[in-house]
Amino acid sequence: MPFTIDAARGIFPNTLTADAVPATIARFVQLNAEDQLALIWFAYTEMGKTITIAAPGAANMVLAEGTMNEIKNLSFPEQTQVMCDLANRDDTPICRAYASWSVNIKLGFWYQLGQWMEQGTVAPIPEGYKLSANASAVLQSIRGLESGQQITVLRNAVVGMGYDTSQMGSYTKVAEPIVPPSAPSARTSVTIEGVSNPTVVNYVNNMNANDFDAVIELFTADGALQPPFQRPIVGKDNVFKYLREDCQNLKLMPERGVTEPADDGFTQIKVTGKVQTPWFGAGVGMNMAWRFLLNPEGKIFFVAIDLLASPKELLNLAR
Ligand code: 45D
Repeated sequence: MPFTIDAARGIFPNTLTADAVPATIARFVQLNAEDQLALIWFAYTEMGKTITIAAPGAANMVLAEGTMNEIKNLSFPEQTQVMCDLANRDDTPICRAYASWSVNIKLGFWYQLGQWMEQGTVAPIPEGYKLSANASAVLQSIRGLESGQQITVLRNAVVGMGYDTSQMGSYTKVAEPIVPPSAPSARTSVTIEGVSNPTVVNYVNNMNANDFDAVIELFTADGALQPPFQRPIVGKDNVFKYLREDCQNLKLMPERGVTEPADDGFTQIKVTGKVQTPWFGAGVGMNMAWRFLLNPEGKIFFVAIDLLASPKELLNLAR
């Protein structure tokens, strides 16, 4: 095999990603649990004034319902303790349950707690809570980010909470039910300025149709997908699992791209455009790039999905 995954990660090295996101998370996790919760509360309520978050579907929330009702029935101090445990990644039954959930269930869980905190059925952030100087500084940096980066910071903060799955031995992953792929008549088809490669076009169209059986057939057996700020997910089985668990109902809106020959008959293609998450719909367009490396048969050996540093990067197709 001429290309390794490691080498593939380096294609289109001029792509500027939103490093502010991991940098902000690195500062966030240094804060104590009370500050973390209060900071997210403030960031979330401030963002809520300009962008609307969609309520998670009932079918998804059923999976977290037991834990949520358990929390609802606790006293205020106990509820605060549970939330602090989650932020501290402690080893508790709730932190273990939380760790077993997919990203969207974790987000839905906090969505519900946030509503209950607002309504007064779950312990609110104490009135007049004063963030530490460090926490204020982190909040201030979040305010300065574009909305796509803000929601990614929130998402990554939530994903990092709960017990560490690598300490849990075997456990059952809890993910939302699979939605059926869109009917042929409901499918959309993209055009990408500068890119007509059928693998890339089919990747986008099938992702948008939630047709992950079709998406995975575009990959080589040892192919890999690298989500934003993560290590690559390697191998068809792992990528397929990831697609079904974490990638439903996304809207990929590629705009333009560039196609170039790479070594040994491979082809490298960079595409830029917007992505919408079902949580915010058209309210937040994330500026993204896809960096594809296709083998000589046109299969995806590697694709990296990057959150871009700024809208200006949408026009950067340089090698
Ligand atoms: O702690 O091509 C309270 C891939 C206070 C697949 C709270 C992709 C206390 C391949 C407010 C209650 C997936 C990689 C907390 C493409 C407290 C592919 C609550 C990309 C936590 C394109 C906070 C997809 C709450 C992408 C409720 C880039 C926060 C998807 C909620 C990106 C935050 C999706 C939410 C993103 C954030 C979603 C709902 C960034 C959602 C973010």
